[in-house]
Parts: sequence; structure tokens; C-alpha cells
Amino acid sequence: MVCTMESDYKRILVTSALPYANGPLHLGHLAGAYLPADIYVRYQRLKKRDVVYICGSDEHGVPITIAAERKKVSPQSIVDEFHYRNKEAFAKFGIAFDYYGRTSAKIHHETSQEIFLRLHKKGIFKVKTEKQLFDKKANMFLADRYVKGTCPVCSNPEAYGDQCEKCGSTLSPSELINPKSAITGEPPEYRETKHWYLPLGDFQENVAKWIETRKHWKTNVLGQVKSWLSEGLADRAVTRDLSWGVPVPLEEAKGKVLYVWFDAPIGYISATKEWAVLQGRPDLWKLYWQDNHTKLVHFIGKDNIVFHCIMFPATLMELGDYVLPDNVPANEFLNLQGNKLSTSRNYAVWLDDYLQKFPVDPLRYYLTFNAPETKDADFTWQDFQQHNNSELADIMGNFINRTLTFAGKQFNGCIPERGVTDELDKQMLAILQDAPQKIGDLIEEYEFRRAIIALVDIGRAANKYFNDQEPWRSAKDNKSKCATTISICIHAVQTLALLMQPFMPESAARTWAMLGFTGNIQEIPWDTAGDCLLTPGAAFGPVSILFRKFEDTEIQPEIDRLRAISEAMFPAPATEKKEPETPKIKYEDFAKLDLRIARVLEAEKVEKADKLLKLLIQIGSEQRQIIAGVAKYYTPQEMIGKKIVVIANLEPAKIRGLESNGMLLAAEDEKGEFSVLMPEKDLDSGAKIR
Ligand code: B3M
Ligand code: ZN
Repeated sequence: MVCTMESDYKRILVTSALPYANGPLHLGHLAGAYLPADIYVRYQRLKKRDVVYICGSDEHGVPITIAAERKKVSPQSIVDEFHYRNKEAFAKFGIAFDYYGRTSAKIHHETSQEIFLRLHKKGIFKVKTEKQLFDKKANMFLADRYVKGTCPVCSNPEAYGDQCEKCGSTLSPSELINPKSAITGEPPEYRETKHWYLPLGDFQENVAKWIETRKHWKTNVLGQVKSWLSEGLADRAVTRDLSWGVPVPLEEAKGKVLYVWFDAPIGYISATKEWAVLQGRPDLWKLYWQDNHTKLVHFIGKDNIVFHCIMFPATLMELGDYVLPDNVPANEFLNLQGNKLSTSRNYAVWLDDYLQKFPVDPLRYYLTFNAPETKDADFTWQDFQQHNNSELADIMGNFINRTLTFAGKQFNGCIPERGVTDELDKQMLAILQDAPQKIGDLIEEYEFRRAIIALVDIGRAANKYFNDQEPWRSAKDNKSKCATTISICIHAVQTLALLMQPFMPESAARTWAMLGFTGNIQEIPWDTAGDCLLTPGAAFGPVSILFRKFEDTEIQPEIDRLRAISEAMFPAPATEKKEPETPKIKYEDFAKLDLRIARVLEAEKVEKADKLLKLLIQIGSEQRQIIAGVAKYYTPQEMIGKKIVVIANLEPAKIRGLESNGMLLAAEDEKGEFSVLMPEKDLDSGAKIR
């Protein structure tokens, strides 16, 4: 059930990943799955489209029970605490869900069990009895994160049974080297247990065919999905031996619960059901999930791609009467001051904390401007301060303020009458007229970074227009020209306020009030934002500073706090080693190297060589194979789609019998941090490095 054309859609259903209710939210959460979705939804509402935005707490799974054990409280009290805290934090940041559910809800348990039973009755599941890790002391099976051990891919000693957070590899508990129970620290033993598996291999063909129709997806998402498909889909257990979760609705599975990744995506459906009940139309959810005129969009972070692009769609396909996602615009990760965020080490910027010191909209602005849309991004307080001060305060805020202050003095706080327009006036008016379409198209394409840059560009153009028209001069000798200039400037303020709404709703509403409008700004359709909605002669409201600058004295303590944590995380080497001197070279020596930007098309592990990846790369119009010693640090999925730097004129060599035609550049520092060099901007492959 897939609509092929944009115009086929009658309604949009947007979801954001359900955050685990096991801890507070930080800005990595916001940047990944919530802020972009909120911008998209707010825009669609302004376009007067039928859109519903669903989210909620993921309250099952090992992350919850581990948090409960750590705090020595019940899982229920953990999810109760964080469900409400997180719901409130989202609300404070203006994330405007239509419904925020929770997977402990009765309707969710019922919906998940019903879907499990439907698949069971169709004979979809494979039931297997297998040996799994068991902790004798704790008397329980060790699923997922209940086992820790050494990652077989990157040797990280702290890898979990389901995933290594260092290299991103997906693991199963039995793959860990030296496994230990996360509860008792004991080495586990193997015991037999029975589980229900989703035979994803059987669905591979259908999933692959469907993915072929998703040409419009982001390359980072398609790259990961294709790499999963090329490795071949494996059976996935959808049940667990745990006591916390949705009970498996079968007599023979007593004491088992559904795997959290089986029930959590169903949470989108059950939350839509709850929303429908609140609308007084309990069946309304069906229109959004079971009518093929719905455009379903899942906003997630990159670690959730396999579940949203393969596992959940495969389940829905088997059910046969559900819509599949039109798009899954997953974001990459946001780092913090150059390091990975770490909840357990308190290396994060917590939303609650942020709000004690700074306003909402600058963060919404900066996280959109610096969004990890195509590659990981880094949040630094310095950069946040700089972009707030220059773009929000100096461009947007300054333009709005100088316009209204000037109009206050020269025209008595009233909107002046517009007279004859000259060339500059016409140019400015054309920019305003085109803006809704231009920014709207970018939002439709999930290009939120470019959209917000286009918004600030309008502020920039308006500031320039103000300067070029010099209204302070015309005020003295040509009052009617001055009136025209200021009328157009106020018109620009109005357009900016309307177009700011999806990104910075609070500031948009404040600007609207400053303009003297009394109605709700959200009622004004997006498409009219470029028109002049002002009434000449009408008085506008009191003017106040829209965006304040952030001082070094406010920013420095934040940097210091994080630096102290990161130094504890990665202590500096005791003695500074002096680098041996390397002989100087001439430019001609350097010029002998043909260094190029290349794009990784395919990546796979080299059999029996745990350090090597075989990469197919594109350099301009040419494709080549190189063998790179990066497998300890990068999974094949992580490499696909990446732009890298290669020495293109290195003599071909045979490595482990495989031809390597070039070499990629990478670096490792004293801390053992390893990185392949990747250009900061999206350069074309083949570009020469000089
Ligand atoms: N709770 C994982 C996460 O927060 C998970 C998402 C569920 S979406 C259905 O990354
Ligand atoms: Zn690893």
C-alpha cells in the first residue's frame, strides 16, 4: 500500500522515535528525532494539511529494568517518573505532539498482543529452542544489555549484548568475548530456552522490492538499509525471558514477554488509537494507518534505522492492511564539544538544565542550523554562542528591532502608508513573495538546515535593504519614500514572523504581538506569509528585544563543566611526548600525491581478516576497489555513503590476495581515538585536494 505521487496523499502521520523512559532528555535527543519532526509538522499545519503527530514513552525493555535496578526502585516507578518529566521537557521546547502516549498503556498491550497473535495464526513465526546465556546467581536469562563483554569488532571491553556503542556494531549476546552478567558480574552459562522468531530472511525479497521504490530517501538511510540487505537478513527473536514487558499471549510462552523492538513501534499505532478516542472518534486511527492515502513519516536517529526500515515494515507487510512509511528521514548523531554524549558520565546538556539558563528558541535555531542531517555534527557552546549572537541577535533581532523602533519614532508607532515603489523596493517585495515557497519546498524535502539558512538570508536581505534605502535620510527630505521603505520593512518583519513559526514558534508569536496583531499567528496560512497583511494607520505593539546576545561569562562555565568530565573520561598522557622531527619537503614533493575526495559505494568485511574492509569507491567517474585497515573502528554500514580522502596514484597492491587500488587517509591520536578523514562539506567525488 504505497502511494506513488505526492498529490495522492490526503493526510500525513508523523512519528518521532519513542524515547526510553529511563532518564532525562538531552539535546542529542532533540536534534535527532524531535526537532526536525516538529518543524515538519508545524509547517504542515500552517499549510492547512491534515497532519497528526504521534510520540510517547518507550517503557519496556532492558534499558528500563537496568535503570530501575541501578536506582533500586521498581521499573514502574522509573517509567512513571520519566514519562512525565520527558513529556514536560518536550512541551517546554515547543515539541507539539498531538498525542504523547506510553507503552505501558492497556491499549498498547492489547494492540501488541493482537498483532503478535495475528502473525502467529498466519504461521509466520519460527519457534526455536536454543541455548542462551543464563545467570545462575540471579536465576535469569541474560537478554540484550544484561550481558557485557568485549566487542568482537573493535575490542571495546564495555560492549553490550545487543550493540557496541563504540563502533556501532549490532551484536548478539553469544558474540561477546568474555561475557559477564551485567547484574552480578558473573560469567554466565548456557541454558536451553524457547523463542519466537520473525524470519526476516523470508521477507527479504519483499522488503528489497519495496526499498527499491524508496529512491527519494536520504542516502545515509538507504546506505544502511542496503548494507543490511546485502548481508542477508537473519531471523530475529521477538520474545524474551524477562518479567517486564508485554506478556506473550500464548499459554506455552508463560513468563515470556515481547521483545521491546517488537512492541515499541506498535506504540505508534496504539498511541494513535488513544488520540482517536480523545477526538471522540475511536475508529479514526484506521484512516491514518490503514488507508493508503496516508503519508507516514518516521523521524528517528540512525541507530534505529534497521527497526523502522526493515523489521517494522516487514511486520506491517505481513499483516497486509497497514500503510508503510513514505519516508524515514533519520538523522546521524550529535556529539558534544568533540566527544560522544554519555548519559552515564553526565556528559550531556540536559534540557531541563539548559532552560534554567537560556531561552528555548536559540537552541531550536542552532540545533537546526547545525543538524546532523547527513553526517554526525558537533555541538559546541562556543559555536552556539557565536551563531546566536551573529544570526539571531545581529541579523534577525536587529532588523526587527531597528525597523519597529524607527517606525515608532518617525510614524508615531503606526504602520505608514506605502507610496510609489522603486527598483530596490520591488526586489525586496519579490524576495518576500517567493520566500514561503522556497522555504516550504526545503521543509518538504526534509532539508531543515537549508530551510533555516534561507530564513536568515531573508533577514540579511532585509537588513541590507534598510541600509541601502537609508530611511534616516529620506525621513528628512522625502517623507513619502521613507514611509514606503518602512512599510516594506514592517512587511518583511511580518513575513519573517510567519515563516519563523515552524523553527522558533515562541519568537514568531512575540514578533506577531509586537506588530500589533491580536489574533493567533498559527491561524495565518503559510502561503500568505509573503503577502502584506498590514493595515496602514494601525498601531503596533510595544517593542522589546527579541534575541539577546550570550556573554562569555554565561558560556564559559558550561564549557568548563564538560571539559572537566571529558578530562576524567580521557586522561591526558602523563608526559608530553616530543614528536620526532620529520625532514621538510618541497611543494613539488607534496604535489606528487594525487589526493582526491572519494565516495564509498560499497563496504564489506574481508573474510578472516578482522582489521580489513573491502571498499568500492567512486573517484569522479571512476570506480575502484581499495582494502583499508579500518574494520576495528568502522562497520561496513558506517562507511557506506561516506566521503573520504584517498591517495589515487598509489601503486596497486595485493592485500590478502585482494587488489587494493589506492589508500584512504586516517589518523589515530594518543587516546587511541581513530578517525577516517572526511571532508567537512559535501564535496563531489573526484575533487582534488590541494
Ligand atoms: N526507545 C530507542 C531509542 O530511544 C527506542 C526507540 C523506539 S521507537 C519505536 O533510541
Ligand atoms: Zn565495537
